[in-house]
Amino acid sequence: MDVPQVPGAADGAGEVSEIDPGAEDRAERARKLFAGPIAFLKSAPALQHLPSPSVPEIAFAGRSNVGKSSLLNALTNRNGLARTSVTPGRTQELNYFDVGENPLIFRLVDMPGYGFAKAPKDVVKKWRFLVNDYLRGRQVLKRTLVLIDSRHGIKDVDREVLEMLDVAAVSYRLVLTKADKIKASALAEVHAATEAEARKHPAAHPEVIATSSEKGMGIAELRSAVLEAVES
Ligand SMILES: Nc1nc2c(ncn2[C@@H]2O[C@H](COP(=O)(O)OP(=O)(O)OP(=O)(O)O)[C@@H](O)[C@H]2O)c(=O)[nH]1
Ligand SMILES: [Mg+2]
Repeated sequence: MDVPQVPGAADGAGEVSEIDPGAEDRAERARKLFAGPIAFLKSAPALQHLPSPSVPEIAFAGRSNVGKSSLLNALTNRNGLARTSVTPGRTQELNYFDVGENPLIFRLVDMPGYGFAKAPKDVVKKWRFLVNDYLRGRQVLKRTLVLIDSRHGIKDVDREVLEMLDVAAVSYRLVLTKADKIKASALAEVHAATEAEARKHPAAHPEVIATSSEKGMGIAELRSAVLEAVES
């Protein structure tokens, strides 16, 4: 396809490149940041316990057992920083982690999972209040990573959350997890389907990152994406 000539494009003025010129530098800075000081700050069981909103925040949301805590550990290359579990519903509060120390650069927030079948009604209710209020009302929340299990793709319970984020205009990005559990061909399929759906959501980033916390796949790319969101 012919690309129309943009006036001034020949000398680079006004040129819009598909390739982000800062990407390489950002990848290196992201690598260093995630290799540097990172510490658990606190568990917030209710909104009044949130830390003062002094730095950008990046939240990890997704169905129970999708791999939020594991992904946080993989990003920070620290096993056991966020508690993982085979029992769905392990994470019940907003767990805060400080990235960078003197200066503190940003915070990661590990959220309770949604949509697990055995949750008592009052737990679900509590989740809805905490998470809805946090996601909607937090000025420093730069981006929410919404995790989707590669084996299952986007489910109706995810769609409810995506729509809530669209309405609240909370910028989010879909991240596929547990990519090691399926074949490359199946992963390519779910990746394409997830991106197609992401493009229909106004608050979603159009690109989806496929990851495996177990095998390290997509982790460097996600570190860069997190830093990009922090700096946006
Ligand atoms: N094979 C594989 N297993 C994974 C991966 N990520 C997570 N898991 C496993 O999935 C289970 C759930 O992981 P968690 O990280 O605790 O999930 P979570 O989303 O934080 O769960 P809740 O806090 O209960 O909502 C654990 O048994 C993990 O070992 C991955 O990339 N590959
Ligand atoms: Mg968890």
